[in-house]
Parts: sequence; structure tokens; C-alpha cells
Amino acid sequence: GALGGILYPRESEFRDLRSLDGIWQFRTENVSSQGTVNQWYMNRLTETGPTIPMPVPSSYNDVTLEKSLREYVGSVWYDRNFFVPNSWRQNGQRVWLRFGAAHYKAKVWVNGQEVLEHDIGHLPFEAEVTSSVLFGQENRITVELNNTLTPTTVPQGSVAVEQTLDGPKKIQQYTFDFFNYAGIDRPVVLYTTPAVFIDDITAHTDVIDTTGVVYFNMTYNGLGRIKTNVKCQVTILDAQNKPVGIDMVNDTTGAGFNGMVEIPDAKLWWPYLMDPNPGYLYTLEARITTTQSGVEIQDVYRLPFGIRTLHWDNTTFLINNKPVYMRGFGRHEDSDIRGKGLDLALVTKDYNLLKWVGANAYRTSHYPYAEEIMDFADREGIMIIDECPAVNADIYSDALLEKHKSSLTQMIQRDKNRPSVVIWSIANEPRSQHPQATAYFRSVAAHAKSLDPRRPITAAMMYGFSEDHSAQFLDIIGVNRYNAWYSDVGKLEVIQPKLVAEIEGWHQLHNKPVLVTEYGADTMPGLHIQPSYVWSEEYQADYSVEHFKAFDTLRQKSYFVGEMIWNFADFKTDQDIRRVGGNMKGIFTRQRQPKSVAFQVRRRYFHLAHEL
Ligand code: GCB
Repeated sequence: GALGGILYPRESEFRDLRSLDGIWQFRTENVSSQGTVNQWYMNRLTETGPTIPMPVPSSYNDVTLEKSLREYVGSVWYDRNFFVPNSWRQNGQRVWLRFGAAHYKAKVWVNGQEVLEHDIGHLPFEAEVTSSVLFGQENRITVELNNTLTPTTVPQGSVAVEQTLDGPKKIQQYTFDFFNYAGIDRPVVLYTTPAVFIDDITAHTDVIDTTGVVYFNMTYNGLGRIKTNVKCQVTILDAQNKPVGIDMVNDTTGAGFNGMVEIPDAKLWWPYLMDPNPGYLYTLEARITTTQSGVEIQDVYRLPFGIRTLHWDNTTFLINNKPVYMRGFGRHEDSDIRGKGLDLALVTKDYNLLKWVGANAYRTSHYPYAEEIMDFADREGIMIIDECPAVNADIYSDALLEKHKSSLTQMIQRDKNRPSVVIWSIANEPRSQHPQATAYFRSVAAHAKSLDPRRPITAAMMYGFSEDHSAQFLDIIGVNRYNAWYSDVGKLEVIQPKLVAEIEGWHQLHNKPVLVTEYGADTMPGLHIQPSYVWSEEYQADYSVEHFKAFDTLRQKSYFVGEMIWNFADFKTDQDIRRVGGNMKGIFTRQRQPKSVAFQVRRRYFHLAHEL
């Protein structure tokens, strides 16, 4: 719930789940606030004027032929009808409504009653709707969604008004380099919990010799004021669903259960290609049993988790006490037609490509990715640098700071139990040359640390180490660098000396591990120019090889912990003369076909995997 956990909705013997995905009705506003003023949530949207069918989950921008919808700024409205079965009305059972995400600011009504408000995209939100739904009858859900970005949203943007022949028109401006897709872009579900329900689980693990230790905290809610006895039980199941450990307590305080389970000869969670069986997952089965008004109430929630350790110091980054070198990508949630909408076929293909190319890591640039995407990373052993949506932070204010911290709170709350998440990224390319960046990032970093002291924090730097004011608060420093692209264009010979010198400079100044979080060259697939010339496949290949040489020099130093290509695949951006249908720095096209460099990256990544 709003103040408690945001556990991924899962069915169990005591929890039911219904998807609200599918075609909803949709319309834009002709003037701002039109929907609110006319109370569009009181009836079906079709009664307010013309609507169009809109898929959920999907971004709305690219599914029609209208330029005006692609570039729309303001509130759009969605609605649909759904049934709540009569069978859901039993023993005080609760009904919840959960959005995987919606961009950017959402307001939700059920049967005309406001149930939920949330802002910041890419993060889940939910509310209990038991008293708003009609059991055994048809119900209506209405969503107002506003994509406007301002100097105090995360990410930031600004709105300009241009005079056109049709009157004034709002233009959304932003400096970040990906399209500001909007819509209900992740799944929407209704689910039930018993009256007394497991609200949150926090687990972390340690390894002592060959024994895995699982420390957990499980909280429940819904008891009301009378604190009756609640039997809490946690069973750990292995990947074959065999119980391997158990702990229980009779809680009479309502506070929940802090416990520990030891697992002899534990199978550890390893990154891809570091073990024959990477991504090994156990299940933490949490169970509560209590009695209310003479009726027994039980709840069960099953959380997948991995057993691994994470350590870092000034020169190393270790998983299960082995030094780890990250090889991977910056990425985007992005594809034709659906934009940032979750598409399981695309997600599956992307993981098959990641494994094909031998990557063991990526950064969720520049916002938290869908939970279904993160599930794959847990299962496949892909290490994640989990990034909050603060991209290109500039014009620092208290209001921005609060939003930025809130995005971290929500992201960490969502992803805290994932073994794949090995680093939190608190920002991408902050304008950290401003003196105000010092106080701002001190506060942001302290906030992230207070929420999770067990994972290191990073940020991807744009400014050089002599100008930057933010890296002093990080554990690991990420560097985005475009030598021979945005600077010294075409001069491949500068890459090695400049990159090596700069990375050494960062390490010397801060005495911290460093990785390259971005380097890349825009490449038009099929453009061949030899000797290599910018935008050709040959240039992307030569540019990469020069970086590989620089990385090999840097790998002699233990503090250099990873290389990530910008980008995994081509992706859409705002219109810009430097962009051809979008950013073309992918080693795969937007349709996930390889450019020539992909075969070179594959050779390197497998070589690195087997050498280390
Ligand atoms: C960057 C940004 C990324 C851009 C990239 C580029 O440094 O972090 O969002 O897409 O450069 O290609 O310009």
C-alpha cells in the first residue's frame, strides 16, 4: 500500500489476480482541465465525446497516425469497464488495484470515486479499492494521465507556448536524449489479499563457508486495533520447490517477523558465465495465520530471491568474494509502435540477445525498468545497475530534491530484494559542475544509503573530474565518454590516450572503483565506408576496437570494474538534426538485428568471460 510495501502482485492459494490489460477507451483534452471541469470520470468516456481504442500496456504516442498525439502535451484520459466477481466478497477479503507504471502523473477513479494519485513514471503504485468496487457487477475505471515535465518533475523539462495558425500550442522541451513517451505503459491488475495480509518482505543474504544465511523482515497489515496472535512462518524452498529451511514466530505485537534461516551447502546466485548455473533462485515462502471473529485467516506470498554477497572497497567490486568485471550496455525500454510499453516478446528477445552477445550486466538507463524485465535479470544472472529517473538533473531546488529522493525511495522499495541489482544509480549526467550540486548530491546519496546500506551507489558522469562536484558522494564512479564522437570527431587515435588518462584521473582524485557507463558512435546500418568514416558500420567497429584496447590497459588496474556500450539498440528521441529516426548508437537496430560491430562485441565479451 501507499505507506507500506509494493510487492509484485502474485497469485497464491489465498490471493487472486485479474489483468485489466487490453483495449481501453482514450481521448485527449481540447483545453487543459477539460476532463476535470466536466467530470469525465462520472460516466463512460464515450459519453463525453469521441474516443479511440488504446492498448494497455503501451505508450500512446506512436499507435495512431496523428502527429498531434505523438507530440501531445497535457492530460489524456483512459477508461474501461470490468467485472468484480461475487466470489471475491468473502471473509473481509481486500481488493487492490495496481499499476506497474504510468507516465507521468496519474489520477485514478473507480466508479467515479477517486482512489489513487501518483506521479513519477516507471514506478508502480497501488491502492486498496475494496470499498469502491461493486461485487458481482460491472465497474468502471477512469485514469487521467498527464505527461507534462517541469523544472520540478523527475526527469525535468519545461513547456513553451508557440503561436501557430490554430492558436497557441504547448511544446514540451527537455534536454534528455530519449523520447518522452507517455501512457499506461505497464500492466494494470486487480488482485485480492485476505483481510490480514502480508504487506512487505525485505530479505538480504550472507554466505559463511558453504552456508547461506537469509535474514528477512516480514510485515503484515490489516489487523485493526486489536492485536490478536499472528503465527508467522517463513519457509525457504530451493529451485525444485523442496523446503530447505524454516523459521517461525507467534507475533502478538503486530510488528511483524524478523527472522533468519541458514541453508547448508547453499547454491549461490552467480552472474551469467561465472557459473554453469547462473541466476540460481530460491523462494521465500511467507505465511501468516490468524483468527478474526472466529474465522481463520491465512495469507501466503512467495518471493524469489538469490543468495549472494556483495562487497566493495576503494579498488574492487566483489560478488561472492570474486572480483567482478561488468561487460554490458546502457539500454532503453523502447521499440516500434509500443514505445515504452511492456512487450514480453521483446523482453525475451532482448535477453536472448544479451546472452548471445555474452553480456553479464547492464544499466537501466535512465529510469527503473518494468518488473517483468527485472525478473529475467534475476533468473539469467544479469547484473543490474538500477537507475532512478533523474536524468540530466539541473536547476537544483528543494522541490526537485524531494522528488528525486522520492523516486529513489520508490525504486529501492520495489527492487530491494532482487539479487540482480548490484548497484543503485542515483543520477545520469547530472549538471554537476554547478556549486549547488555539492549539497544536493550529498543529500541524495545519504538518502539512498539510508534506504539500503548494502549496495554501492553510482552515477554516470558527464562533466570531467576537475569540474564535477557530485562524485565524492558515490561508492563507484560511472563515466560517460564520447571521445572521437562528440569531441575530436573522426579522430580514433585520441580514444586510447584520452580515455585511459581520464579514468586514471577519476580514480586518483576519489580513490574509488570506476567503470565506463557509456561510449558509442551513431551508426546507420548498411552504411559502409572504408577507411572508416563517421556514421558507417566500419566507424562503429573501429571506434569500439580502440575502446577495447583502452579497457585492456585499464583492466590491469583492479579499480577498473566494467565497460558498457551506449547503446544496446537504437531508440527513439525527440526530433533533432543530430538524430536519424532517433539515436543510432545501438549495436542492434531498433528491430533487434545486429550491426556488424555486434559480432566483434560478442567475440570480446565471450573472451572476457573465459579469461576472468
Ligand atoms: C549521453 C546520455 C545518453 C545519450 C548519449 C548520446 O551521455 O547519457 O542519454 O543518449 O549521451 O548518444 O548522446
